[in-house]
Amino acid sequence: MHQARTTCPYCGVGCGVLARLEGDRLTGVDGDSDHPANFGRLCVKGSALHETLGDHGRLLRPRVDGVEVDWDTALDTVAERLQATRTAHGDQAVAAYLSGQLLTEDYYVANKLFKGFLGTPHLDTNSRLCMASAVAAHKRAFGADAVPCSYEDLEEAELVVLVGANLAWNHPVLYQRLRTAKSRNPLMRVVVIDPRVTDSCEIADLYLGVAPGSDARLFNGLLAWMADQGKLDRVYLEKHTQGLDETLAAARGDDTTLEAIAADCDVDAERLETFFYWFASQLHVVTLFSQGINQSSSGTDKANAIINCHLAGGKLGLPGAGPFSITGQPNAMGGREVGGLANQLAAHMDYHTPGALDRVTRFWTTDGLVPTLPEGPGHKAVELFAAIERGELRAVWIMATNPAVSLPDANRVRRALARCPLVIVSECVADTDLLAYADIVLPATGWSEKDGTVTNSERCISRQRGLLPPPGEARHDWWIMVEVARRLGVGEAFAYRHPGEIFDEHARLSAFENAAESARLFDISALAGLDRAAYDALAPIQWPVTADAPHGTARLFEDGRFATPDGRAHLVPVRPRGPEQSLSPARPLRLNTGRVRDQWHTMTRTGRAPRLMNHRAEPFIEVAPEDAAAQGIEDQQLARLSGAGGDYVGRVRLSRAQRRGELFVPIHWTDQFSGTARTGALLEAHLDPVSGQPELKQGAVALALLAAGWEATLLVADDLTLGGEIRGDVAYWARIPLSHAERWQLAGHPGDAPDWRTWLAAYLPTAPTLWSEDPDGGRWRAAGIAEGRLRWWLMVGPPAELPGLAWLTERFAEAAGGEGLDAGRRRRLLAGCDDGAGDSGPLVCSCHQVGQRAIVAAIREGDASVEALGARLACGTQCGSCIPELKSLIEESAEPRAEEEGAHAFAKTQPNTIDVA
Ligand SMILES: Nc1nc2c(c(=O)[nH]1)N[C@H]1C(S)=C(S)[C@@H](COP(=O)(O)OP(=O)(O)OC[C@H]3O[C@@H](n4cnc5c(=O)[nH]c(N)nc54)[C@H](O)[C@@H]3O)O[C@H]1N2
Ligand SMILES: Nc1nc2c(c(=O)[nH]1)N[C@H]1C(S)=C(S)[C@@H](COP(=O)(O)OP(=O)(O)OC[C@H]3O[C@@H](n4cnc5c(=O)[nH]c(N)nc54)[C@H](O)[C@@H]3O)O[C@H]1N2
Ligand code: SF4
Ligand SMILES: [Mo]
Repeated sequence: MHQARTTCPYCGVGCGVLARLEGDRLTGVDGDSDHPANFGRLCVKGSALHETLGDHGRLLRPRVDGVEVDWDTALDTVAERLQATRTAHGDQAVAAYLSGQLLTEDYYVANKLFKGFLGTPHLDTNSRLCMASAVAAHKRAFGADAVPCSYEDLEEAELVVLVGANLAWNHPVLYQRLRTAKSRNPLMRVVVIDPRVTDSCEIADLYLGVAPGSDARLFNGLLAWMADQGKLDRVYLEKHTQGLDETLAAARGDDTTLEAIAADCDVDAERLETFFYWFASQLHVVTLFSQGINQSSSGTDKANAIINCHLAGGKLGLPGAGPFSITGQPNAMGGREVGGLANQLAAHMDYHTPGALDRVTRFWTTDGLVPTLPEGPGHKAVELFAAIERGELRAVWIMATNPAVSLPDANRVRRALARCPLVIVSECVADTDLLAYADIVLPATGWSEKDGTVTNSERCISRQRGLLPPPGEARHDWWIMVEVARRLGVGEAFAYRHPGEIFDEHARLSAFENAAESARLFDISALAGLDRAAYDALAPIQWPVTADAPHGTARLFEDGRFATPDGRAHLVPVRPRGPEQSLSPARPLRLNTGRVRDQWHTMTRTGRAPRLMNHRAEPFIEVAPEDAAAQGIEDQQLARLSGAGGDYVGRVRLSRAQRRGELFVPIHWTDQFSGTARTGALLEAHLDPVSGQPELKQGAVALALLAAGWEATLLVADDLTLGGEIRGDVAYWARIPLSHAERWQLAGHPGDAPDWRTWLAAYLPTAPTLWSEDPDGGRWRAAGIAEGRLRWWLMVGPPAELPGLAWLTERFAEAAGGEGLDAGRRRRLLAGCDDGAGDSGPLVCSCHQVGQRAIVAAIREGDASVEALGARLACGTQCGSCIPELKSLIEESAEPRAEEEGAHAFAKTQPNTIDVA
């Protein structure tokens, strides 16, 4: 066994991972204690990485028009069809749609190939759905897309404001760092601004449950308040900024009394004043923002409204201070660095940057082969698919993202893809919703197989290392593109043999003609010329990395000089605007969409690890009890959401954490995991006019009970395939992998009362061996045993009656006892639990597999603190992500158990506010 260093492929925290390797297998992971992002910590997703690997479910061979082919055929076909499209319809009929989950080297090659040598500007990425508003705001304010802060700034701040960021779930290791820092510095304050009470509120001193989309009004109000209270940093403003007067005038365009701002944001005026006072009176403030700000039709303005307040108070370029846009994907930043957005050219140069087109053309010219760069920007993500729908774009190559799920108005995107004459998809996994639309499917290597670099939220470049052999015939994304380039006759410009050579070229371009007078901030010149060994050994380092800063740069703008032509930061006037998706009697509820703790996006990887599936096992709808009651819906019932472009079906979770009139749904479920549970289908495509980022957080939907004839849970051994078309036959299904079985949660159409023996015979290869029924209550239990093994298990009845399933799933792994089962064994199998084993209930701690019932029992026996629970059950002692949930269980168990779970005690009494500690 040996260990190797690499980087986690999930969130933008970018944690260092120590992988344990035994031969050709990766058997476990630990946090890398030397990595500056995590110092040894990992969250639950990171620590389950090894459970998501293996050939099972992977794409192993290229396919053309549904037929498996060898690589030569696949690559020849890609090249021929792309060339044919260009010949018939012009270079600009070709597009690429990429992802912040590609490595920088893949990304660099894609950008150079499409913009440089295929001559099309239409290359955009899923970062458009993610970071585009922050990028645009940075450029407007600082003159460059640069995140000023470091993670250390969060720890050194006296006030940390989390706006539209559920750090506890989505950047868990950073959250743990903040939590630890707060426990060491009792004067540190944390404010959470989010329409929902999230787990991040666990460490909040003040919570502002703002009306969705009201953030610009809030921060404009703060700016005006700072001015009125004499809290502006006049010296900083004078020396280092411009635009204060216009910006302040815009902020004063609305009534700036506290009462008026509080009313518009729907928060308590006193609490608002407390926040304003804290912000204005502290120098060391970090405002960390994410998708609650970016994913808006006015996201760029919202981000600038935040940055304005920092500039106005001089709270920037200092330890523990600055606006901090936290990135989502592992390499969202790397993509921005290579120019992987339709409005960028390359290496932090835009089309309109003076001299940039000529500079990049000269840099990319190889052996007399001159690139044919497009003259101006291309279509941004949503527009790109609209152009496909219109038939203007006739070929698209999609890599490492799933637009059939993650774009707004996703059903329309599907129709566009179905009409597109050429869809090429590079993907690791065999079953994604997108692959149904692909003409050419290219199997790509994934994490632990591929080599390259990623840049995290604090500009830190880290190596991901290829540790395992590729499965089947999977190939590296950069290699696939290089081979296509060769076939298109431009191979000289892509003569890379190893990602290290691509990185070297990328580093050289960052330095190329990067002179002082027109300096580009993105400069990693000191990383050019690394040999293979040095590249392989590259330690994490924050850009810029130059001769002056050979060890990297922790913080930007410390000297008050910005990347604008006049060196000054710009305050940007902002006029607040509401959401574009309007509520109406037909769609009266505000739809909020986002992430859950244990899943990653479309679940192609996290959906393979059973322990990550237990925290939220089904698609759900979080709703305030009053809104559910208005529709006659009770907790745990199934409900349907209807949006402009489609529907969503999920299980209702009543929650006091949710404001009235608003719903929260997770983004993770696809057609692979449930029948109708894609949030993208519910949302209309409305874009921020500056960044092109879609409004993904403020949809408009109707909620109604899903009438069901029956509900059932079916467990089937994981080597058993269900017969028939069960997905089409039921009103609702959701599929979940367990350790040795698959769980199907099912609901029948209204009025549908099947004869269960016939029903079972239609889908299952073996007849029931065990059977029990309660004819009055419509409850049934049955199980099938074949060749001495448990093959399936059925419970007809509401899932609330389910046992915890841990004991039962273990039974699928062992000999069940066959024909001669004694009565006790039969009863236990049907019950789904062992009398003595105690059923631990729904999972709370994924790391140590500790369930809710076990935790509540321990609390009732006196272990009513996180520490005591950890000592007894080990829950919360590894990654710490479940600590907020443990705390709320402790709070809830102290009072009569409320019927709704998950909301914190304070939220129950005051949904909009919590007491100042
Ligand atoms: N577990 C997990 N972690 C992840 C990911 C994942 O899939 N799973 N994905 C990664 C990626 S790519 C990204 S981009 C990040 C995203 O990280 P976050 O931005 O933290 O994630 P979200 O859950 O999308 O949204 C954050 C919060 O915005 C709030 N919000 C909604 N509307 C508003 C509003 O109008 N104003 C304010 N102030 N808040 C609002 C939501 O209620 C939600 O709590 O997470 C990364 N980390
Ligand atoms: N309603 C709503 N929609 C959203 C959001 C939201 O908050 N609400 N958030 C948006 C945001 S911030 C994001 S980032 C997107 C994410 O949405 P997507 O990017 O569509 O989701 P992923 O599941 O991450 O897709 C990545 C795909 O690439 C594959 N893959 C992984 N590694 C590699 C690789 O190395 N090479 C190749 N070729 N393939 C690979 C994976 O198997 C997976 O299928 O969703 C966006 N959509
Ligand atoms: S916080 Fe978790 S998901 Fe994010 S990089 Fe670290 S281990 Fe990976
Ligand atoms: Mo993202």
